[in-house]
Amino acid sequence: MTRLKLTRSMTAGLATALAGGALLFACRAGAPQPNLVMGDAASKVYVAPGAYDDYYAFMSGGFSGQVTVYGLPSGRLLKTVPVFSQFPENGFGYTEETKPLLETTRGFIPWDDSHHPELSQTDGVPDGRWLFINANNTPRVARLDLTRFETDEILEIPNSAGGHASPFTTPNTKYIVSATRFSVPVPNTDVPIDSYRKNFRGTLSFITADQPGKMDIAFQILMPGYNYDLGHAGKGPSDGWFFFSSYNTEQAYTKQELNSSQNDKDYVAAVNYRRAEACVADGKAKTVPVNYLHNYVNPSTRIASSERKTSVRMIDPKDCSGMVYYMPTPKSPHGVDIDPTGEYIVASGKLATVIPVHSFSKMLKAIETQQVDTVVDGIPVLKYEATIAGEVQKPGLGPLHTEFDGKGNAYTSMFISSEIVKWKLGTWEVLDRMPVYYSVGHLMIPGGDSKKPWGQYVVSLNKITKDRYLPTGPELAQSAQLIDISGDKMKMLLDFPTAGEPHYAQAIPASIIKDRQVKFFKLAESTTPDATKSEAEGGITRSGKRVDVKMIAIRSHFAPDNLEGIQVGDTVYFHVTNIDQDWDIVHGFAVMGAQNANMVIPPGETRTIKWIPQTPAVYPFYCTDFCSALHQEMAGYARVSPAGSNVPLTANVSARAASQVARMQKIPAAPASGAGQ
Ligand code: RUQ
Ligand code: CUA
Repeated sequence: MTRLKLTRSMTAGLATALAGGALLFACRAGAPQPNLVMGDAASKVYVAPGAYDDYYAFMSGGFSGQVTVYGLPSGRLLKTVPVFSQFPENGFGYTEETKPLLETTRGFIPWDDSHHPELSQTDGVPDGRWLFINANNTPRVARLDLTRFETDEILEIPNSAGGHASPFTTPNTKYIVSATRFSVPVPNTDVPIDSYRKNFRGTLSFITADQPGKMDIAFQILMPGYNYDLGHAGKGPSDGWFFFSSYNTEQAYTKQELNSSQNDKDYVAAVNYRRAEACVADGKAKTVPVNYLHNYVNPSTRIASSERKTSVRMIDPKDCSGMVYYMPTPKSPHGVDIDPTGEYIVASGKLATVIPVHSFSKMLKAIETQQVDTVVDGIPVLKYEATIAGEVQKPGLGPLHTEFDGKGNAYTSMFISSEIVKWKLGTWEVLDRMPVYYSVGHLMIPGGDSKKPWGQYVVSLNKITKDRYLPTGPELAQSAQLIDISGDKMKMLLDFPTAGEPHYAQAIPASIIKDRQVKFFKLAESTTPDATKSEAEGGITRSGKRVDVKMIAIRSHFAPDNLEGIQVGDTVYFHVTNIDQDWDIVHGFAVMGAQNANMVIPPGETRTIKWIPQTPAVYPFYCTDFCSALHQEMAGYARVSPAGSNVPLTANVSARAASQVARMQKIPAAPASGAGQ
């Protein structure tokens, strides 16, 4: 849910939930429901000091544009990884090395809205190599490397607006996808909005994703001007297909709330992407001129750069028969989720009264026997009865998303009735209900959209918390709730507030990721041109009005640490290399008056901060990350003189720094950095 939509639907949603809610929950502010939380819940989520959680959960920050990493079952926040936003905790998007990651054809965009984290997969199972996540507003997809928990690559998506159905993966991560939420003119030029039906189109982008640094748009499929909401790849028998939900088949462009909810059924699009590949190979795609950026961190210099791309291959279903089919689906379908066997396609219609489930094998038969109602823009619309496997009756109100436990059960989130509903695949009977607090959007089972779910927990990702926590003004935290699904009945275990809107999440057993972590960057292997690998290499140079300072940071000094000869009107770049070669020993760097106050330098890395001093003065600089007992001594001075002054440009390693080194031999380093004082 976007926040806007939420705010609007919140009142109605809550009203409905509360009206029917006497059955679901008695609304006693802050009081835990005794019948929901079992006596042994605390021991099931307790992770003793020093012990590890069983799962990493990667949560979308939603409107924060970030990813947050939590441990499960404890619900402890382990890390925030910035993706589509600058991050003052570590300098992402502020340092010269990382800024190019946030470049787009529309300029530097330091904040976007992210929705769906997606783990890379091998043979349909999350493998813990990478996490992908989308940006909605200026459509992009990003890759995070899970040996470093860092964003390495961002690709912009052209011919798209609202990259919402993204970045869901195919079973071997050959492709991730991005479908446009809003149809727009393709190409997007100045046309009257009321020419919507004539000029507006949707696009489905298939993005190659299996090689870091090589993300690119393999092809785009040109679709009718509907809204494309979510997608999931087939698996097993349906491997090679991709399914996208679409709504607004009314093609409304004004008062959409009303006008796009008229039709009884909208569509799930079934895309045979192997067929698309064949059509591209046969030359049936058009090469369309566009502009988009591909940003990537070079693994050896650790510097990001942007590359401009100028065309995509676009396939029209009219030119590639057998590539796309529509399955009619009630009513404004939102989630489209494929069960672990690959046979069932679950489409949750937010306005529907049932959860319709399509059958992949029936779909193939319907295609074979031409059970076609009509053809839209070259896309055959199959008959509803021909593809439907069953309907879950009376599931609850506002079904949004479904995940699976791998034991034949499905779990669907109900936004309006604020509950998670467990039902059985094949018989479609509702087995259990668990009220959640409140207005759940996505839900998540570790591996719950894959071939092999780890079906121990479901996490409810809630949009509204009202009376659940200590109040904090008009805007309250969103929340996650952890529910045990190992038995027949769901058991509520834990409730924890989240950073940003936890739009969607994915989780994976910790054992798959934890032993692959990079502990520090090897200084000897760094090819960064601005690296300073020893104290002797540091210094200061001038080229016109640009001054470059090369400096090392090591517990507990900078070298050089006294700089003179900088003038007002200069632009100064501090290139700071952390030459500590030890896990978790990071340093920070800040210089008084710097427009970006701070950056953090992991061990073995070089980071650069730009500074434009405004007035003649002496400016202290210091380490911002508590790194040792002498952290407070980790400092120096930069002298700035008036423009045109004749103070010579000098940089020295002070005697004090040398004496600190001597003292360091005797003082044990602090065991951990990051205390931030
Ligand atoms: S979808 S409105 Cu993930 Cu429920 Cu964004
Ligand atoms: Cu280096 Cu504090």
